[in-house]
Amino acid sequence: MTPDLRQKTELSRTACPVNSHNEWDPLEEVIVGRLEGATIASDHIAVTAAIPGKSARWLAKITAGWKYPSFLLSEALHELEGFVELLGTLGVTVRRPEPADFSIRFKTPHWTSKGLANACPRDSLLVIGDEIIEAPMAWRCRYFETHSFRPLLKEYFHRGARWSAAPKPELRDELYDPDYRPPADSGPVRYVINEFEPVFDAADFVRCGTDLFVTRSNVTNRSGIEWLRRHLGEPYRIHEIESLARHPMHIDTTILPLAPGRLLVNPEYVDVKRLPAMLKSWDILIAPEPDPVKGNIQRFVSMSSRWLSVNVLSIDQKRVIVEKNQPSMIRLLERHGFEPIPCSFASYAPFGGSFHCATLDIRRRGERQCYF
Ligand code: ABU
Repeated sequence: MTPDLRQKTELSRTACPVNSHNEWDPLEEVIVGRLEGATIASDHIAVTAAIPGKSARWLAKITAGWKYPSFLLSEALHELEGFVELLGTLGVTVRRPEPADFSIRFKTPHWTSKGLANACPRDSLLVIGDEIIEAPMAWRCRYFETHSFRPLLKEYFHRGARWSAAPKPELRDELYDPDYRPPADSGPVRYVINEFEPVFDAADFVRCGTDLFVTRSNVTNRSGIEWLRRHLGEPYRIHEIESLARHPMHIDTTILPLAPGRLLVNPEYVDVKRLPAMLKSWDILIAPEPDPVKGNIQRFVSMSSRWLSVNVLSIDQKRVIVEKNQPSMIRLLERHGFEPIPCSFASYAPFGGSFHCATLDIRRRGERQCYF
């Protein structure tokens, strides 16, 4: 054994640096995304299908592949710095991916694309216990997104974490419905992807110990869910939550478990009466209407819905980081005995999300449990 490999093997004998089983145990280490090098998403049909606002969809087509303008970038960077600083003062170790230039065009045998960003690690990486799984993402512009996280993934691997990747999808034209049109305000939801091959975004799953919840979406198909189900095996169970969102993408503006027995629910995306029976005994916190953010032009170019108010990050079972401009959400959490920690983050919306999206739990203090 070489000295280098011996040193790495020694490291893996110490406690695993990756350990996170749910969304609420005390947070010790987290990856926070970056904005440098971010490039506006491509105008591929899978991208426009997932953008909620008509005007944002229209704008996205024109600006696809551009670098983000500095007025959007500088404010978001400023808020991101504040968020990172806050996590530090709360005693959380913050790790960051490498800066990368996502405007570089790449190609596969079937298509070419520019990249997007590494602003939202929650989308591309799923942590289940001591395992980090790279997701088989459906957006072509996200094909190599995990690469800027690889230095961290390799470090965690050498220190004892398990590291795997779902089968790399081909993302050929056959995966997408060329006749896809945004669905009407009511009636059945239509998805832009089919079952050509397994795809999912990690952010379509939330974790409650041995039970995971998932929403099918414009980036997660049934085969992707089934792949993860078989990959995790016993004792894990994956339960589907029916989403009423018109442009479904990512569960973390739909439901978010805040503590054992306590679930935050977006009433526009979920019919509470149709939640899985196992959640019937849980306290359901119905998210209030999101408060409009005054003077926030970012909402016109947001890649996300107005329900980013639900996209909070739990520091532990009591303390929750919540967007400062969402007083109704802050009051709801207070009424239910939580300690909300307000932080400005509305400018992050054009980059894909809020606190939950912008982070990836690496270590939360606690063991795997069955809560149902
Ligand atoms: N990345 C989270 C976006 C979800 C939403 O638009 O509601």
